[in-house]
Amino acid sequence: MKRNLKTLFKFLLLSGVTVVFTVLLFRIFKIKSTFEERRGLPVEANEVRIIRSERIDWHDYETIRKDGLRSGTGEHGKPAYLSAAESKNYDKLYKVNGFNAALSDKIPLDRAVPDIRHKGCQTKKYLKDLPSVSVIVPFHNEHWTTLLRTAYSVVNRSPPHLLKEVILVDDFSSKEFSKKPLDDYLAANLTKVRTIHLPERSGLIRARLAGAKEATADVLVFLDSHTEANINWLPPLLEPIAQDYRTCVCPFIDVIQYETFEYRAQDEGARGAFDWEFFYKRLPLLPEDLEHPTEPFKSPVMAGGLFAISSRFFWELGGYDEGLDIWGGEQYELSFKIWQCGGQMVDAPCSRVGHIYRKFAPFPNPGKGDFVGRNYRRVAEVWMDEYAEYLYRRRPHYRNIDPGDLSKQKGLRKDLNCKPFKWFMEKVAFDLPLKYPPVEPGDFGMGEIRNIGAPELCVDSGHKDRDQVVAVSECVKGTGKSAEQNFTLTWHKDIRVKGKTLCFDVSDPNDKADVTLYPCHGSQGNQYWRYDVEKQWFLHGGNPRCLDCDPGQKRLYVTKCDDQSKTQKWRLENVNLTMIADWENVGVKL
Ligand SMILES: *[C@@H]1O[C@H](CO)[C@@H](O)[C@H](O)[C@H]1NC(C)=O
Ligand SMILES: *[C@@H]1O[C@H](CO)[C@@H](O)[C@H](O)[C@H]1NC(C)=O
Ligand SMILES: *[C@@H]1O[C@H](CO)[C@@H](O)[C@H](O)[C@H]1NC(C)=O
Ligand SMILES: [Mn+2]
Repeated sequence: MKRNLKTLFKFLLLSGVTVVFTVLLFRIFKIKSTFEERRGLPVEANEVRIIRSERIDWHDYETIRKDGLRSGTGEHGKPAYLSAAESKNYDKLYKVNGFNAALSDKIPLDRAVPDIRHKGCQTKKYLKDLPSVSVIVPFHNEHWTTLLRTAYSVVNRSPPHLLKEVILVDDFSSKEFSKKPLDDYLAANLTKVRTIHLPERSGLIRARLAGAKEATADVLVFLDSHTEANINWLPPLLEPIAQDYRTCVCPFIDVIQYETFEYRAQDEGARGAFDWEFFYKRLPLLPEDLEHPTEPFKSPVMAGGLFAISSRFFWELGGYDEGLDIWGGEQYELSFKIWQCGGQMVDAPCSRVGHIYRKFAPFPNPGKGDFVGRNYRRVAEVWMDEYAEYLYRRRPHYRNIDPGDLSKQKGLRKDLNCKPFKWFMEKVAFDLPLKYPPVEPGDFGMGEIRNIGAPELCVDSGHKDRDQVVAVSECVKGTGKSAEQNFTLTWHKDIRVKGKTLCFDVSDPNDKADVTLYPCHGSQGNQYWRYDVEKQWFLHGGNPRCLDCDPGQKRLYVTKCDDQSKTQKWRLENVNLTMIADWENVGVKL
């Protein structure tokens, strides 16, 4: 019995071990095979990725060479002028377009533009594998030649296999050529370009949406109807999208001068922003952006009319809010949505597009009432959370505008699990409040500025003998005499003449440079002043010089700071010491 039990036990143990061993063996094989499977797959994907990440030189050297040989009116973006004989239609065409359309008619539709890109762009390579593009150009009564020049520049300067189509969206124009003559012209001369004619005036936002709905390519590129695409403009716009379909890319917008059609740079780039009345503003590039001048840099908001976005992401975001009317606020709506709902926005310095900034708006607005205010209210209510309040404080009547039904937009925000506006302000537009504070700080100080070395003298901006030069004269406070001796050291870190938007400005780098009055520009460079409470100095600029005066000549100037000088010391009548102590955290940083 005992033996039998022992044998049974042995048997059970043995078979148990066998089973366990078999299972283990099987497992190991299985693991091994999955491992190979796993390793096998990525090898292929890696190869694809390597091919996909191949970069090539996209320049169309043949077109560049031919453009180089061109000469004539307005060629290479040189300023052009009409002769007296050609000026017949000047006034008439100016009035309906807001720019020199008579001159536009004399400039070839396919003129060459100057290559004003950063030098590094000339040797930059981009992914070989880039998505296809539909270019969408809404227009209302655009002038014939500026519209066609937009189309020609896009067709001539885009790689043919990337450019699938150009869609001109005619927003119910009344000019006769916008209909059949345009369609015929395009059919005969520019087969990639077509027009869709909207049956009623719809405004910019709905016209863009109508074009986007027709578009069939991977990427939507929106352009204005009086623009010119520059050399190799497309690959830099597309590469960031190829790398991440949730990236929206803006080109640099160059200036086509409305009078001469000269093509020139606006500046070397800035980040898009806004103030709390929703005026479009720009923030300086960050130090890391400046280190890589040909690389795309992050930008909080787009300027509006010119950008590229994947069709997939655009429609995931619901396109534009269809409740937005005509124009206004749509660039903020889309920008906030992009950032808050998992995307990002960049500007691509190597992609440049010229744009005619009109001298004046020639068309009446088709919208009723304060449609822009209503748009702003919609954007604020849906996307800006508690920050909407700062907009309403400056424009209290927005509170009373009925924004209409917002349920679809709010639903979208919820469905896409979008981040709060606070996140956008802290992570993306983090330096905006320094320049455009939601709540305006008070001033650092105000009142008369009296000299310590010559205490009978005060800074005086009323001198008429030398125009716009600030000097010193006898202090008038309490004498009943009148003079201009009342100043404010504002939170912008500039010194303003009381009641005017004129600022103390020093542009001369030489010693004993004059202080002049100049319209305030938010204290950059020449208008930056700091008051040192202990030393009683007014320090000017980044390489600071001290405000000083010559009591005999009554001259005021800036010069090298000197601890021993008494004429460099000044008493500002009322100073907010709390605010001055917090100098770095208020307003702009130098
Ligand atoms: C095609 O372009 C040429 C040259 O610009 C022009 O003369 C012609 O009228 C255009 N064709 C049509 C059908 O408009
Ligand atoms: C400057 O103006 C303020 C009011 O704007 C006034 O209270 C103050 O007395 C003025 N100071 C001088 C020195 O005129
Ligand atoms: C000084 O500035 C602080 C902070 O901005 C403010 O709270 C305070 O009211 C100011 N004081 C005066 C006297 O204006
Ligand atoms: Mn425009």
